[in-house]
Amino acid sequence: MSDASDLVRYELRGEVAILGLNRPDKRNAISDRFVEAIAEAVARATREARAGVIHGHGKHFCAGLDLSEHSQKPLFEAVLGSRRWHSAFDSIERGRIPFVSAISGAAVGGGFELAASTHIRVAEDGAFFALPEGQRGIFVGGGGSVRIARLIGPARMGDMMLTGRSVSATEMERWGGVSYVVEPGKALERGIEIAARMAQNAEFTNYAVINALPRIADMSSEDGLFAESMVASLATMTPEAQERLRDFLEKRAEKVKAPDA
Ligand code: 1HE
Repeated sequence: MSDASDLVRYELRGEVAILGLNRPDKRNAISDRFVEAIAEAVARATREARAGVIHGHGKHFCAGLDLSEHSQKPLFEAVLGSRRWHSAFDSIERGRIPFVSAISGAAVGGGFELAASTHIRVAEDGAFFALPEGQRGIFVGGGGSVRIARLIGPARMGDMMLTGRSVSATEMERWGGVSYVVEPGKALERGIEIAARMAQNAEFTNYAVINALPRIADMSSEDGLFAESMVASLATMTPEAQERLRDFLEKRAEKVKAPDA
């Protein structure tokens, strides 16, 4: 039996941790041990890196829940298993550093849920998304009813679950579920570039973006605006912000550029 480090390969490249789901013979289907391996790799990345990328070895990002294990689970074990996915994926979504998912091939069921817990999704032309839970007689259990529903809207998610249809990377981009569509074979490279860029941000701002935004989205406008003022003021008081603001005013910092044509 392989150990956790075989299931998720880990590489630290500069300030970016690269996490490779590594069960290509089973299309990176997520077993119980695989969830633990993801949680361990995320915890290590959080300690060692300033941004992370998650990708899949082989042709597919991730085929979701390991259906062979799931079919044998007693009820309470299934509940606890789902809760374990929640805590592992929450350590990505509301952790300390931002993550990109680099998607090729299938991002299906729990694979889409994993991608939805990252902060930016880069998908190759040819990648596809599906929620075949209806066909399998099960339900999303890795946080999708919250994260995917918020990302693309409950109507589109319901459509995907009810029809089981596959959605292309370009359509998913139109739906807001993917931020960048890239040429086949380029998702990892682009994901690493984006992560390296995020790693240069002030650490506190990255932390505030990934922790404050989803919480503020859960608040009333009034509460959200108040929380925003608190976070904004705290960010400004960090030494890093003071230095970066001074750098700009003294013409040492890069200007914002117009987008490439
Ligand atoms: C698996 C799994 C899996 C592949 N659990 N073993 N997820 C699904 O319903 C997706 C099911 N998988 C597929 O539809 C296809 O495998 C793929 C489209 C992802 C890839 O197709 P392909 O042709 O490249 O691979 P394959 O030949 O179908 O699969 C290769 C092997 O991986 C094969 O095992 P083998 O022993 O016959 O070689 C497959 O059985 C195995 N495999 N996917 C177990 N998912 C927290 S709740 C989340 C709820 C869900 O995630 S529901 C969605 C589940």
